[in-house]
Amino acid sequence: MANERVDVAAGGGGWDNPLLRNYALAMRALDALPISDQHSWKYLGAMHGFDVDIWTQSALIDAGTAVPPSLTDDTFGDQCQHSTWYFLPWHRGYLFAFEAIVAAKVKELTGDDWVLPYWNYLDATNAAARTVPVAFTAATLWDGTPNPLARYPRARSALPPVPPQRDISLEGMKENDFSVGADGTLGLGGGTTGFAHFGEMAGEIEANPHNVVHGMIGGYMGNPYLAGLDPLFWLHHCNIDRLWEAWMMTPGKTMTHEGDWLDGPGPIGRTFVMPGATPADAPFHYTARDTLKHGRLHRDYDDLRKGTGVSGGGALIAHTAMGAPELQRVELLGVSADPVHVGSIPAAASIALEPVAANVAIQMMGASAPGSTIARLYLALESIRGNAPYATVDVYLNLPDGAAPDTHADHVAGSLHLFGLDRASRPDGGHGGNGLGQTLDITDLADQLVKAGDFDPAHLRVTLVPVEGSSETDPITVARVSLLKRTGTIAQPSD
Ligand SMILES: [Cu+2]
Repeated sequence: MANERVDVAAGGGGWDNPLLRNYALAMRALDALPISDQHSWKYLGAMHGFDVDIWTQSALIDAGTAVPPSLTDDTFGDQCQHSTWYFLPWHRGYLFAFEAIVAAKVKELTGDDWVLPYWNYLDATNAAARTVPVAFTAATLWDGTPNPLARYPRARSALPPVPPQRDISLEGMKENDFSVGADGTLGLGGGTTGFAHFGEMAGEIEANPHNVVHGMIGGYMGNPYLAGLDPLFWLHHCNIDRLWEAWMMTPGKTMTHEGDWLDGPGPIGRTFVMPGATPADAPFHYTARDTLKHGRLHRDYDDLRKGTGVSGGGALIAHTAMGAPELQRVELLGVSADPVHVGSIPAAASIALEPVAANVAIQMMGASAPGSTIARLYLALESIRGNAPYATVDVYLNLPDGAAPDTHADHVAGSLHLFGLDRASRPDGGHGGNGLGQTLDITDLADQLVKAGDFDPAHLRVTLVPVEGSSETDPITVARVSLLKRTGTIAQPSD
């Protein structure tokens, strides 16, 4: 048997699929173990996110439960690396450990081999791609006993229809670089931590489709403290991991070679750590480097094309190549003067621009000749704080005064998908209370606004429209909204 990870749809989404039958049997066994056991289902979920209060409120533990110190001492527990450039490698190691643990349990229970399947929700060739496989929603197993895969609550059993800016997409796969700019603010992989000027930033795949799927399924999936308990979480993350792999294996995409990433997370001597496959196996430590091809934690997929944006010829949807990431520049064109508070109605921010610089940037956006300088424009929304585990905000540019946002789809810049907003906003949380950050590529929209005469080079107006996760009494605060210009040089065809 090939040891590749496979599309869950290939074997069917129900109990005919032996991977799902065995997943249910293993999960039932692991979920019967107490959280004090490092191989219990709850311990595995708590490695992603853990909070005594939230877990107690959710009746996952009670006052008498012995919580292992390793879940609260920043070694094994509450480790998910969201909004950093370790998001992809940390989760890859997490999937590796989880798959080995479940496979060992399956082997013990049935003698079968097991691989973690992925949920290919962006597969345009599968009409049922957006529906949660039925094995996760059925009330019972094939023998009439309760279905463990449906034990933890979800808000929805399919990805619902929504306006395009709020929907899952492969737009992020167009990005050619993992990390760009001195502070790594732009790129596929997420912002490097520690640079003072920008808050922490989600990478493009993390923002969408990763966050969007978490929010659309909702329930435990919509809360990073609880998401790892939903067995569907692992099939979702397996697909995110596959998208990263598809991206890395495509010519024209540049993975980072920076030592801080390869040997990260740092500081020196700090590694990620996961439990071994069985209680007899020692925990293993790893760095981001170990997750790359030929690394100890690398796993293969049966297919890197379906639902990834990679076409039959091997070319991935891509933006114009802008040259080596270390030669590209990211500059600030303007920043909002005051924080924006988003309650129950749209809130606007104003960014003053220097007109000559703005016009130069606009002209460089359209460059196409090899050797010429090309620009892309981004809106960076930084230090976003709020109290909901998940929130969504639509972002519009240069809406006319008094205009209803939903009648101006031609002004939509995108949406903020804020998974773990409460967690990132807590001063005692792993993010130090810095909040979340997200960038939106507004190059195409800026081009349309210029052509429509709706772009004023002295002034950019940004309107934030609440969709979910905020109210008048519990608003979302965006500390800064900035306009960034990224420049590079269009490669010569022979490069
Ligand atoms: Cu996730």
